[in-house]
Amino acid sequence: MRGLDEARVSEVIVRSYMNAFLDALNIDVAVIGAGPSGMTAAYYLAKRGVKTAIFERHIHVGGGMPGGGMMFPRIVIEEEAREITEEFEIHIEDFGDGYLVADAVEAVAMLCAKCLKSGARIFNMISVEDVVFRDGRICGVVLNWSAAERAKIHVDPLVVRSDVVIDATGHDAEICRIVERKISASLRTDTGGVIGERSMWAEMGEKALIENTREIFPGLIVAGMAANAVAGSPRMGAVFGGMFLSGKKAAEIAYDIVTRR
Ligand code: 48H
Repeated sequence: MRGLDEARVSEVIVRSYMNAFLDALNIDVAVIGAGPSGMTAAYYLAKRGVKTAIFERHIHVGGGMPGGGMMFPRIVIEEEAREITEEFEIHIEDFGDGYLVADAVEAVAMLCAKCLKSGARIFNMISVEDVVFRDGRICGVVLNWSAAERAKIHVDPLVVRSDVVIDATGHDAEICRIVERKISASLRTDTGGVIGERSMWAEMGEKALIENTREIFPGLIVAGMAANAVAGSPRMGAVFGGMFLSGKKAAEIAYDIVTRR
């Protein structure tokens, strides 16, 4: 390189991004949300050779994890999820009686790094505002710049085609709510629709989370806090083992669907 040419800087940035974005227009699995459950799911899928991309509204990744418990940036992880933290090389402090603690910032950094290294792509600053519904199943996502969403200006979206969509949008279960509102009031739940999460009961919330992680509508899997929101199960505070385990389970379900098709 002979000196820095400003226009060339712009050119390589735009070309690099556009190449990645063009490549992501047809994928196996679209994960919505780069929180702990979404990044875990993407990691395990990409590791098995599944073409996976995450779309994340915010500029940063990690969802609710970096805040830890009430801005004490530490998270509690149960013994059942120790193996996953080892896979992500997250350092664990053992306080006994099954209370494992991790640095929330380290957990986000390691998870994100492993996710990218496995081959999953993360597109930040992009919001999913709708899904593609065809022949009775979800088969893609409708995207827009988060900045346009925030500015409340109407900009027509672009679309990514995918065999499977994973709703890892956290407390609001945004994708399931879109499906309930626009396509079918009968998600595969006891009541048919999104019930909304219940008040804190950590142990129950963590147990229910794994059960609640499933294909909720043809082509749509729900993971993480969104799974408990859909099923009307409790929240659990800054306990994150379930988020990792839910992400891993979502990846297994998605893998089965993708390889069956
Ligand atoms: C693009 C979107 C959209 C959209 C949302 O909240 P998250 O961290 O979600 P989980 O389920 O992986 O983890 C939950 C955990 O962080 C948590 O909140 C816990 C344990 N709470 C317990 C308690 O008692 O409170 O991440 C979701 C991500 C965020 O980064 C959003 O910005 C993103 O999804 N997102 N991205 N398009 N429509 N909606």
